[in-house]
Amino acid sequence: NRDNSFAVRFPEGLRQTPDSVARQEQWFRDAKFGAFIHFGVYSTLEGEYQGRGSGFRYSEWIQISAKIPAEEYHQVAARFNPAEFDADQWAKTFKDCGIRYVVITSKHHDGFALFKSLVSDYNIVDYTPFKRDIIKELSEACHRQGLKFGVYYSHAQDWDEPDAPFLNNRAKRTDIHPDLPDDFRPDIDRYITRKSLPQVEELVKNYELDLIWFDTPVEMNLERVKRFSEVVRKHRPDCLINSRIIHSGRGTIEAQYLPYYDYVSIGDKEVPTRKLPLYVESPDSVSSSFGYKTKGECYYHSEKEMIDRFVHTVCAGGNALINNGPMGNGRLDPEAVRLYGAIGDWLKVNGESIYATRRNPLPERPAWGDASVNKDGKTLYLHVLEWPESGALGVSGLPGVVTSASFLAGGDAAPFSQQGDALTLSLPAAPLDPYDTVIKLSLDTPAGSGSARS
Ligand code: H79
Repeated sequence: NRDNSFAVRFPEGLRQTPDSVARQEQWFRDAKFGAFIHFGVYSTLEGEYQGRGSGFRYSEWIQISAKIPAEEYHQVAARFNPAEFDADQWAKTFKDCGIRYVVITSKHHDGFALFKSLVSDYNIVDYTPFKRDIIKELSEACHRQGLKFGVYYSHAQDWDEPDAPFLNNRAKRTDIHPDLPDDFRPDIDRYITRKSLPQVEELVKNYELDLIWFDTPVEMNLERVKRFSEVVRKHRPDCLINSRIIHSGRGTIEAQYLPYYDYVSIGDKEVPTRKLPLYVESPDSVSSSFGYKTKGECYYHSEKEMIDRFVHTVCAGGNALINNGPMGNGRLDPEAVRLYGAIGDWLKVNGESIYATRRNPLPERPAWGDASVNKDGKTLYLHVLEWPESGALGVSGLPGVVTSASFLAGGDAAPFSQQGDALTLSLPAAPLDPYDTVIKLSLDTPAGSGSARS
């Protein structure tokens, strides 16, 4: 059963709030392609610290995987100097690859902020020789390029704060804070009041945020979620909020929390395979890590995998937020840029089958690929991810009569015949695109909304 293998469960009858839909419709639903950026102190370590830690998949977890005490990690932070960081160059690279929005780690679980903060001097401006506010520079550069801009913020976990909840299955709180008194009792609300809530307020007040990406909701509850959501809504009512404010990306979505966020983040690196009742975003990555990693196990996806994952996400009715981990010197990872470029080159030819489309309206996801549809329901895009050797491509469950069929690459007509709701297309021997050949069908009857089938 597909539903059970999917990490997020959507109970029957869930409906998004009208406010959330209105916020999404300002830009989010049409954007489809976002760049996620994991950048911080950990980027300089590349997955290993003094020979330890590389066994962990995620390099941004190095403080836990290598059990680095706060005092030592502070010394690494105090040397953080991404001197080659160029916000305009980053933003232009993303824009050229067809990316429509950018979400960067303003503070990951290590507690170090990439923005000027009066709440804590453990931030890039006050703590490092670099002294520049990365969030400010990147937000301005993105907006100059016409990209939307958002920040990731770790609102619950903060390894630098003994009061914050600690995932203690891999390291103990005292591995990081060896001098804590024996009777120390962590108090998450003290941490929220002193650091994470006021830093979120700084972010929404001081930066032009289109989106805030909370992660991960360890020990969150209704009262805590309301505090975070309300401070965002108060200062920046149009700013989108993701579901990680309360939902981890696994397990059941609870209706009582729907007013406090705007869309659902599915599991990390999860590719949706079916129609979903709420608007989703998949936090994917070009590689097996989020932070830049060169030590220990790390693989990059192939160009084909990137396009398959991207296309299935959009055809399931969602956005792909695809991560890259910039290098400690402040430059983008060339491998990430190459993989973004593969999607970007494909989008230059096939973008109309992605941007502003809606999810597959056919009753099933076809075995050879997937489908998307334009907003008025009258143009269907067939994404042929696996080229049929027979030369015949079958489509069933069509809502109306097909009046024309053509290849998006080049525009040539594709011969077809229709019988009832079943269509057969005759394809050339070789695909027109090495990854996804798109065929555009015009219908005489609009396809329905493709409402969720459970
Ligand atoms: O920011 C990225 C991750 O660092 C963050 N979410 C994405 C977007 C994240 N936080 N928590 N988790 C992911 C889940 C925890 C996974 C872990 Fe593990 C299991 C951490 C330690 C054990 C996998 C195995 C990662 C490191 C070892």
